[in-house]
Amino acid sequence: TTTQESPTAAGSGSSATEAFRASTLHSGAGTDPARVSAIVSKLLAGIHDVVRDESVTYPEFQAAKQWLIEVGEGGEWPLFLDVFVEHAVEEVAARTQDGTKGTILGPYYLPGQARLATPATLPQRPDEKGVPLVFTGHVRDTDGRPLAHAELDVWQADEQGYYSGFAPHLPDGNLRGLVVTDAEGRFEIHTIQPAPYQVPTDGPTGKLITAADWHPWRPAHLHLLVSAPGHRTITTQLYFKGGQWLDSDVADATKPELVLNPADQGDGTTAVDYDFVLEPA
Ligand code: MBD
Ligand code: FE
Repeated sequence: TTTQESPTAAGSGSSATEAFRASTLHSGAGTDPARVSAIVSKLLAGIHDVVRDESVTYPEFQAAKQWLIEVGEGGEWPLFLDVFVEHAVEEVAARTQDGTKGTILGPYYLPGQARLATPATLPQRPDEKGVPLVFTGHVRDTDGRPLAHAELDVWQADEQGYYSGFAPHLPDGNLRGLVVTDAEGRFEIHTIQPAPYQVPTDGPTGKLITAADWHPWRPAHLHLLVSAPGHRTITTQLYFKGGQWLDSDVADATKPELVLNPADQGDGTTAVDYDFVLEPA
């Protein structure tokens, strides 16, 4: 066996910060002073309440300050916020969303992947490990009409739980792809089942998790952005029935509607069908 270099928290964390900076995710928020004041006042009041309720001491306050500095220096704000805060933001967005359930985006999306006609095989190494998975389905609108040329932007961890673009030993674009549905709205994606994801334990987010005696795991998942012209894009993830950490996701981002149950094909491979429903934009 060969020794594989594993990504350090510093590597994946700062890469996530670079990816976020290069994205347009942070544009589009307003700057209405009343809105800023309402949100920040409540945020600070919540912190003040914790300080009083828990009788937070000066050493604890200064340790928190030190930790916050390290999160920034390590580039881990995208990781920390997507793991511990994004699920609540998604919950609010979901109040007005119809069709397939969404869930959090997370810090490891990278735009600009290869466009692949269906049936598609996600780019992978010649010796890519993991149980093969054939993932098929349709993309339809809320009236049940198939959406031809809809796009499924897919990304996932490998069989060791690492994402390309954020782990130095993986080729760019590995297990990422933009799959386009055919004229009947159908897609077929050949890939492997990912492993659960572990928040890197050597960075500030991981150190906090260890200090609090929590666990750092997310259940195995596929990420998807499903889109079609004139329709609201769905950001979601699909999980695997019976998988470890399904009921205790550190990022609190699982939903029962998003759990796949792939069928064993009897030859060491698995297959599953799942349909997506997009609402009008
Ligand atoms: C992940 O792989 C992920 O999906 C989320 C939401 C946070 C951290 C790592
Ligand atoms: Fe993920």
